[in-house]
Amino acid sequence: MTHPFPQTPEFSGALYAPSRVEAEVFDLEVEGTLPASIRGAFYQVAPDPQYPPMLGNDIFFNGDGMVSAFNFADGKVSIRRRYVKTDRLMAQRGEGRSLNGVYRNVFTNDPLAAKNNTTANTSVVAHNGVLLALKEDALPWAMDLETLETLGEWSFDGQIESATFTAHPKLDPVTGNLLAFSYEAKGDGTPDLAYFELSPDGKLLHQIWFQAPYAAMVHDFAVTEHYVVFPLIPLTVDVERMKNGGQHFQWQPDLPQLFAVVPRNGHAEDVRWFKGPKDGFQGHTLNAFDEDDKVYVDMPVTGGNIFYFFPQADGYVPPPETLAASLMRWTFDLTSTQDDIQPQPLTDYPCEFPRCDDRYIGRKYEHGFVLAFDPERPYNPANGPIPFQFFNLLARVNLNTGATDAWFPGDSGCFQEPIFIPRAPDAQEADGYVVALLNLIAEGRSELVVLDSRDMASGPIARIKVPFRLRMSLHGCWVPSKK
Ligand code: V55
Ligand code: FE
Repeated sequence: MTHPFPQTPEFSGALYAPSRVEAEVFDLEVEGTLPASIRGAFYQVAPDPQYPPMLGNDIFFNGDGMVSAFNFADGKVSIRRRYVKTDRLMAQRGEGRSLNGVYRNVFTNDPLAAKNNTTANTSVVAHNGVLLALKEDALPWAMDLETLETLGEWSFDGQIESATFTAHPKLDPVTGNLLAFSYEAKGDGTPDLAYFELSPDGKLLHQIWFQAPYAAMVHDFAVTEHYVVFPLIPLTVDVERMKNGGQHFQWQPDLPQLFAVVPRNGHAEDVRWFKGPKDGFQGHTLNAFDEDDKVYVDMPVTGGNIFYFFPQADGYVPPPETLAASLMRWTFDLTSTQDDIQPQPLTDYPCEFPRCDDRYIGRKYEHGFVLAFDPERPYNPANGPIPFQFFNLLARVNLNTGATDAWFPGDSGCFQEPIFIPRAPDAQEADGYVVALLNLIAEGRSELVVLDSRDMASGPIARIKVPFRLRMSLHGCWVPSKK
């Protein structure tokens, strides 16, 4: 029998108490009308710790990967949920307790812990007939797209020789190629980066290996028709610190937001470095495109460190209310000799978990979907302090005009990352449906909400009721049905 989870913010409350429920529910209750034309699966993954943390507390990012699949057809939705049966999870189950210590620090693991330390907990993508559960510290783990049975670690038939693989690969909408990268690609603390382009049937078409000036977190990247851009967040890695039981990452307020811009079909010697302002945090990529030797990358940028669990050397973390993020556009002018760049704001409110219409990935585009936080909206104090990753608006934003169309779900609602589903394969950009999980904190339950992208403010056209609480999650993807 396992012992109770700690009553810390990381392990308690409607959003962060572990769920651990593997489930299958056929034909979920739907309030409203779900268009029969929505056919496919919405997959997403949550860190969901199997066991209470070995060291007494732990960070959200260290939970075992739990994948949910919402299958849509004929106006109905069913859910299936399975843990990714990683080596790490199975070793824990074998011993009946957590065997893993500090996040991404194998020096703090129990000797009985699995050699492969990954939780596969950050994102999912469908490629070449399998669902890949991804975490940036290791190779992907493959699952059956339908049953969610775990198939094992995935090295793309041995073609990917990196120690790691990003949780944020992108599918090129024109070629169907999977564009991906690795950082700490030769192991903990190595400054090696690698870019990979794989065909839809899994052939490695091109790879570029190069070195950064130091090892730092590269959580997401940006792709355009001709370039890829790697944002190095000023969170650096020090293996000596790890050996002393410290964190994998440490915030460096004196380092710039660094970027590597690389031609997709280029080589290590083609890499160009750009420096943004210091003490800033590059968030998730909304989208990017290139035009006339300029590369444009849109992403939320925050002044200061948003990861309170990876403090700077003196222990300082900025109070959350001092952190202002907005959607920014970085312009990399490849004809310029200037390496310093400043981002330009596209919105005047904080937002994160941005997604575009996937048919426009890497191409000139106009619309984004984001989660936003409006502190002026009512918040029910009975829910306790505002939790990490709290977003009370689901919005569509026009990047050319800044116009925002948003839905506020009430004083206890917290969204998770949305996905966009085109109304029809040839629908105009951003014309379709926006689907997102909504945690109803006061009620301790979750819904999957479906909005019409042309009228966000009116709220959901359908609310799909999940008959159990879902833990806070991270990223997902939409896989249209072939039938
Ligand atoms: C992130 C999440 C992670 C991770 C590193 O959101 C970065 C950023 C869920 O795990 O390991
Ligand atoms: Fe992410």
